[in-house]
Amino acid sequence: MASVTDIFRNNPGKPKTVDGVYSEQEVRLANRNSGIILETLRHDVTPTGAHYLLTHFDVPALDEGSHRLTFGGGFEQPFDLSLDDIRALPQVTMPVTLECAGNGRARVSPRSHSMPWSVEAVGTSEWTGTPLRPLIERARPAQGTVDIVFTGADEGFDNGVRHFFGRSLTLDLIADLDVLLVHAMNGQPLLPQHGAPLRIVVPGWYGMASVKWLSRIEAIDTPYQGFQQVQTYRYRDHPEDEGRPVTAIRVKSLMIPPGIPDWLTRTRQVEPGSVEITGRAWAGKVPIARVEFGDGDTWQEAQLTPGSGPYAWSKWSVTWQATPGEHLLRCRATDAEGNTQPLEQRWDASGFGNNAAHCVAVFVPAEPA
Ligand SMILES: Nc1nc2c(c(=O)[nH]1)N[C@H]1C(S)=C(S)[C@@H](COP(=O)(O)O)O[C@H]1N2
Ligand SMILES: [Mo]
Repeated sequence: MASVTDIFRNNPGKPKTVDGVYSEQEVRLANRNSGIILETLRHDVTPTGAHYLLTHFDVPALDEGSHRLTFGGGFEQPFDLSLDDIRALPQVTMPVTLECAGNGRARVSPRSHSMPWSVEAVGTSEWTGTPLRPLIERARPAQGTVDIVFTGADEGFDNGVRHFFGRSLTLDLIADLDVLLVHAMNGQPLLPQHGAPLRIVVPGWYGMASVKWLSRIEAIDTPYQGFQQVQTYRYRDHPEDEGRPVTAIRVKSLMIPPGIPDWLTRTRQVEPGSVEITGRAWAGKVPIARVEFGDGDTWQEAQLTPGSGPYAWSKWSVTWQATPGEHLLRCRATDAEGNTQPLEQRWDASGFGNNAAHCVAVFVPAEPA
């Protein structure tokens, strides 16, 4: 029999990226994984269809009527739950801002060959479900449990490794984080692409922790070695760097681009005079202390309205005096722990955690239209 080459396990690695030139693979990823439409930042809660999407493999076909979440592995009281069981437990609705750790990846050079996010991988939803912690307590992790593992029903290859999408949290993190077992988003059952029928939401952390299509929760007595936990989602200064795990969301802000856009360049035209500019700012669980708005190198303080919960983005607004000519508008937030967004991003091998100030190019004509 002729030998067959396993094209997945003999993975050639990622191609080099060329600044400004996107490969067809990146464009295909960008078509599957959409970002928020920036003008919907005007809504406290992102309209569900405008929430960003990041799906590594395929959206699995799960039947909500027969789906079971199993608590297994090293739990002393294993059990499983149907969706009806979960809906019969105490219900909580939490507004949470979720952001992809790769947001901004395309804005560093050289960029990592992956989903080429610009700035749009963020959104805020009202997530409904039941708190996870009491269920973990009920399942009784055995003495010596090191990690709780969350596994989705979606399987695929990454870098030659076949795996189900999975992530872990330690018991200490579960005690600390308000993890929610979620079946509804903005008052509606989860859409297939957002994890139907069941996911977790790990508020305050970058999105990779919020496992979609959740099917198993297991207690294990050695550190979890899943691909999505140890081989990616690490801040690395160079490709061989062992790195540091990506966890909480860094302070960040965005503005609603003012005026009207050019279709292709997205450069804005804004009429001269007073312009109201608004946007959002967030920093995981840490409150936002200030937002500054810049026209070139001139910065002014924005007004802040806190979010509707500890994990929901704040709103900011300023009045800008638009004068004829070209302008580079920017915003940068500072959180209550004193972290400020950088104007220039420090390079990361995978482009994770990019929280550089948002820039919007604007042209103001001499005469109003
Ligand atoms: N099972 C599974 N869960 C997953 C993913 C995935 O590919 N598979 N992607 C993660 C990543 S990287 C992000 S940013 C969020 C995105 O959630 P959303 O698509 O609902 O916005 O889901 C996370 N949960
Ligand atoms: Mo992500």
